[in-house]
Amino acid sequence: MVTVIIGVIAGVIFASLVAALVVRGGKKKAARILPPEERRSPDDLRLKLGEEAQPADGSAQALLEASDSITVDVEQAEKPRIALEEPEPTAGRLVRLRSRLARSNSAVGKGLLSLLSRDKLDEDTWEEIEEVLLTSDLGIGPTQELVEALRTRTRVLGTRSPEELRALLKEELLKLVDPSLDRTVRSLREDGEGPAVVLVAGVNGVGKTTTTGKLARVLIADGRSVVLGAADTFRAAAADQLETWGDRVGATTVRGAEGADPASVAFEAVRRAKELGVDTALIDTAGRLHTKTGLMDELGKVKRVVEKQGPVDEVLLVLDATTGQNGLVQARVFREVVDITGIALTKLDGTAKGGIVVAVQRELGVPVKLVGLGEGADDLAPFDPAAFVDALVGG
Ligand SMILES: Nc1nc2c(ncn2[C@@H]2O[C@H](COP(=O)(O)OP(=O)(O)OP(=O)(O)O)[C@@H](O)[C@H]2O)c(=O)[nH]1
Ligand SMILES: [Mg+2]
Repeated sequence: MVTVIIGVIAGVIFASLVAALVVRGGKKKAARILPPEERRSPDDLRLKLGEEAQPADGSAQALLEASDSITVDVEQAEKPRIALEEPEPTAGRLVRLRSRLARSNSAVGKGLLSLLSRDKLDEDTWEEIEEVLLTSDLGIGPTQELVEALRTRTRVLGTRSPEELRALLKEELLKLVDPSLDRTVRSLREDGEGPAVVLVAGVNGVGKTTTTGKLARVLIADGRSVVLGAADTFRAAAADQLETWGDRVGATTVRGAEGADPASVAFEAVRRAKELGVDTALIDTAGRLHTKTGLMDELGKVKRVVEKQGPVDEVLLVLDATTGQNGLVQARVFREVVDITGIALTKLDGTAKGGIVVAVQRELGVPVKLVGLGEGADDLAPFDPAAFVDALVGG
């Protein structure tokens, strides 16, 4: 009898164990295959892995289920098909964006015009004129040259009508900005051999990634094809940021894992650009590293490694116009490491220091080729000296 009772108890325990295992197995399977409406896109995934990697209850089972569903998502989801944007035409962009410049900088022009219109142009007035020019970050040399030219020309002029003064000021400012410089971004190989390589450099936060993305749009608007290289591997978010710019206009982005060798990513981007037969490879670089020496060494290495496949056609130094003299100091440091061939001056929409255009060109001996005039996708304009001076002086 006792044997029978023991047998029955053992049978019940065995049966419940089997039942429990079957239920667990079923649950696991259900977690692996999600109905389509519950699957996440790769973008959601990134968010999940980055900002909210912990499932709501944080339990081991929830973690298991989350990773299971991610596996399914990654295998099944293609890159989301977003409608490609059509960037605005580049011709006349500075004219279109002129109000952005004028908003902060026309005060300088207006101030100068009202000073020059005074009945008597005495020493005090000339000093005031000098002060206005210096506060616009024009720099000492160019300020003195301009004041000298204005003194001579106003003396010759005798009576001074507002129109005459405006024309005179425009003419002299234009000379300083130098319309004779070649401001084309070298983004197309003349011989048609391989992609032109454009390296974008600068310290952190100046607007490198944004400018790289906007420049891709400028080139695509001009009918070119582009591959983007995310050689800022210091933060994974940097590559995501660049890839988003690329996706919007259908440009391929080559990226590496966080912490990957930036030179290898740049090399691979150029290789891929060659393979795809595109016109331009645009390489975004890091602006922030543990040490300043590290940053410069890395930039030098990126350039050398890329050059194994052919020359770098353009090295654009991105400078933030609001940083004034500090920008000039940065420019000197970069010049030691790479031959800068052009300057992209960003955030000119937020400053009355438009004079920096002249100062930085003098400092580096290379032209400002692009200006950033806002955070919008098409707020980057090829630099046009006459339109720039017009915006400053008005009329
Ligand atoms: N107003 C204004 N903001 C700009 C302009 N260009 C860039 N920005 C803003 O500047 C900020 C920094 O831009 P990023 O492109 O991320 O700068 P970065 O140099 O790549 O920064 P790191 O990669 O961290 O070194 C962003 O908020 C941009 O929107 C511009 O021309 N005008
Ligand atoms: Mg960046």
